[in-house]
Amino acid sequence: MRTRLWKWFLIFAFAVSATSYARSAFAHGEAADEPFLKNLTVAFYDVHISPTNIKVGEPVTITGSVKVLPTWPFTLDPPVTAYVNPVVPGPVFALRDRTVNGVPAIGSIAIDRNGIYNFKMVMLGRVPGRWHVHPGFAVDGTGTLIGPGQWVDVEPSATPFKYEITLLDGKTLDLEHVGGSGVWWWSFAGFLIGVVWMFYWTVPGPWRPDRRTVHNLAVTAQLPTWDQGRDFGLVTEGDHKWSTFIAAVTLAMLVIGWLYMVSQYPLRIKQQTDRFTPPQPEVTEMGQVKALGSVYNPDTHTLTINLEVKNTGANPFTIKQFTMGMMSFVNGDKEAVEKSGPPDFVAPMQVQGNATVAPGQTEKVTLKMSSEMLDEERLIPLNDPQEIIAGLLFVQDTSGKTSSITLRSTLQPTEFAKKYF
Ligand SMILES: [Cu+2]
Repeated sequence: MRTRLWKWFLIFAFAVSATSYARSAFAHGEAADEPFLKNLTVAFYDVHISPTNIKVGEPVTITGSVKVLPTWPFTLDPPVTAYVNPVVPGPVFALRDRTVNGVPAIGSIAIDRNGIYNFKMVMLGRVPGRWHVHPGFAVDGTGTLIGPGQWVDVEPSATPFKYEITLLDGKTLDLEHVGGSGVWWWSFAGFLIGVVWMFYWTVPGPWRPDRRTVHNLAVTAQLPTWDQGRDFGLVTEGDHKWSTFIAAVTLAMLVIGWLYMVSQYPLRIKQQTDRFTPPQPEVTEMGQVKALGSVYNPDTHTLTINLEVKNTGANPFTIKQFTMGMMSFVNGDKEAVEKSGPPDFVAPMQVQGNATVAPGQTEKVTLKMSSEMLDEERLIPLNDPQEIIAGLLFVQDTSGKTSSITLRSTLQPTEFAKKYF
């Protein structure tokens, strides 16, 4: 009976994993993070990934902006250090170049609330296939926050993948192959020593037919830790000899490695670290927003935000876009929506009321946004301890300048309201 139950359990588990695998192969579904991790922390906008069809060795460029919101949750570590990186399934691409706010960013950067980070990453297709590509913002203590993504097809190429760099002495190297076999054999040698050590102490054989260390647990367990148990034949004179020998071989291996390195590579520099605070782009403050509450309807995947927006600038401005986490909703025609980001992560936005605000004036407007991605990417807190959303409201004035204003609003999930009221 029991085995039959197990069998059914295994079949069920297999079926579940098979269907979830098939799903993840088609949809984006970066749904593992809670909504607050997506929309209260940062907002990604103007993200572009192109081209989406390349051959092995050809470049794909990811550009875009990420802003650390002032609504960064108090339950997380404060945002101090981050790392902009492409989020792809394994080493299927090789990063070639990365800048943040125009400065080459080799390593991590220092960040702060309200900071804006315009990034550009160039990577080369390495392994043929259809790959998910997203920009990521890995914040120390929080994890990688994921931006909008796109599928990129990498087709095989007649020439094998190469990653060539020029050294300071003018020589060129192909990083794809350099030192590979050395790393493999050296690690294998270390592994062999470990295996010999393990076998010596656990497996009885001609070297020690009465191997008692693990076989006589009853004896071992009764000895204090400092007692080698020589009286009971647990650790013998011979064991000491062999252990010393194995330790000596390990040391010899290290010394040989150092000598080889010194003779083979006489010119070396220390591994480099370059951590900096990216210079901040100039921003124009144009207005203020006061949230008057928002409602989410899970049946129609519609988010409605009521707000008051005040123009504090010199020119009239128009509400253009609302960005929440990785999603952008655009007030404009089809073309304007399409060019604002990867197709799966942009959708139109309806502005009810006056979308254009004169200087000094305050307008009451309602934003209406619908997308299945709001559910699929788990952007809306439906049953969370903080029913709060945040994002960036973009306005553009008559001179063409754009400004982003942080919007934080309480949220009423109507599913919940339907159930309990
Ligand atoms: Cu994706």
